[in-house]
Amino acid sequence: MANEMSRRDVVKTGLAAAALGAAGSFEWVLPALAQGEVMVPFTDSHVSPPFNPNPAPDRRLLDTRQIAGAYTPKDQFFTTQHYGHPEIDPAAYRLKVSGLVSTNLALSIDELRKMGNTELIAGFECSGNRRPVQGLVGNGRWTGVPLKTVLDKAGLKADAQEIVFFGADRGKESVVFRATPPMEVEQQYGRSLPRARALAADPAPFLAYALNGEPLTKHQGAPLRLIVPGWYGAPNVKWLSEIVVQNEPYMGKFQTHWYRTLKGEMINGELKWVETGITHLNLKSFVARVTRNGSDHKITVIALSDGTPLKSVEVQIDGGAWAPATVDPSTTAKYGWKLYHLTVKNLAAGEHTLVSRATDVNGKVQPTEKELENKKTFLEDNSQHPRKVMIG
Ligand SMILES: Nc1nc2c(c(=O)[nH]1)N[C@H]1C(S)=C(S)[C@@H](COP(=O)(O)O)O[C@H]1N2
Ligand SMILES: [Mo]
Repeated sequence: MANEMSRRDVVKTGLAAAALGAAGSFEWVLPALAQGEVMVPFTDSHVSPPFNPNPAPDRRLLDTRQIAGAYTPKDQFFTTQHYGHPEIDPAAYRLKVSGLVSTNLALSIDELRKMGNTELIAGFECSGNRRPVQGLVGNGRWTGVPLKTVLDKAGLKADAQEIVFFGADRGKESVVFRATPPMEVEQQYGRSLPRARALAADPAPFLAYALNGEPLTKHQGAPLRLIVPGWYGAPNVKWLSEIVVQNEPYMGKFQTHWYRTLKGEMINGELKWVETGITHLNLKSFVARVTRNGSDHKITVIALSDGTPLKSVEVQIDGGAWAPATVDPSTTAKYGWKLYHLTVKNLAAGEHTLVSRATDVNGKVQPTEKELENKKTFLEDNSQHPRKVMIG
């Protein structure tokens, strides 16, 4: 089969990191492909490798067919941002904390390390992650300091309501509202959290300086980034350089304009247009890869939630009955992604349509594309995603 990639090809085409890890780290328990297992390509919905040309471009997608373990290696972790990757001298770096605090802070990475050095497993996707590729997704084992530890050290004043996080990256943005004439202003990437959310015990926002046990790469926000467990990527401010505490809501572009969803909803019997900000992850799953071993086909699904436990992830083939998939025991962390597997015996030759759906413990079911038709913006596409494969 010309289109199938063997285990050896996959190892050669970019899983050096996985091979390395097998020797030295507990993370890499699953090989990309078992002996005798071959990749079954998607026929409709996947762009061809290479996903990660070297040197890494401004944006990188995860090729979900290559997943070899619970955690996404640093050189495969997706990367997307608005203003490129700023270079920061780690020795000169200080995280500044100012505004409505008792004590202004300027903390080096060493000082932060001494304040915390705890771990958080968190997976997330970009709110723009969607068909056909679904590559803006990853799962990490992050090391760092709970945000609350830093805010407690600074001491939030009584009237502190909004915690604003600025990255070191800057870019020009045109101001289109009520500006005469229209003008360009230079901005930093910024996002905010309300006080209660910033101080919450679970999920607790986290300041990470390492991914999978190694210092962050510049693509992942070195030397420090925010992680809001169970939320989309946009709030996870990279190259975090300043925390500003204020009383007023933060109205920056990436907080109030860019990362929002417009959806028609029936309210009191009337269709109303509702605009919401991008916050917690919506219940989602999608088929990440299909492999064949003899007459067995193994379907691997990635599932995401905001931390709400899942009741099931099911797979449907060609409109038939939904079959329950089994969670991979290496992916049970509350805020991590979950990998699910389903092995199908004797799938007939020909083209097949595979789709997955997740259901959480509250009975919420991942919506179909049809059920999301009133969502007019493309962010937060958590719809069921049918994918096609050709067998034989
Ligand atoms: N400073 C900064 N942080 C940022 C962004 C950015 O443009 N600048 N983009 C955000 C968005 S939209 C996403 S999806 C995630 C991507 O994180 P990753 O590149 O580590 O995968 O970073 C977030 N943090
Ligand atoms: Mo994003």
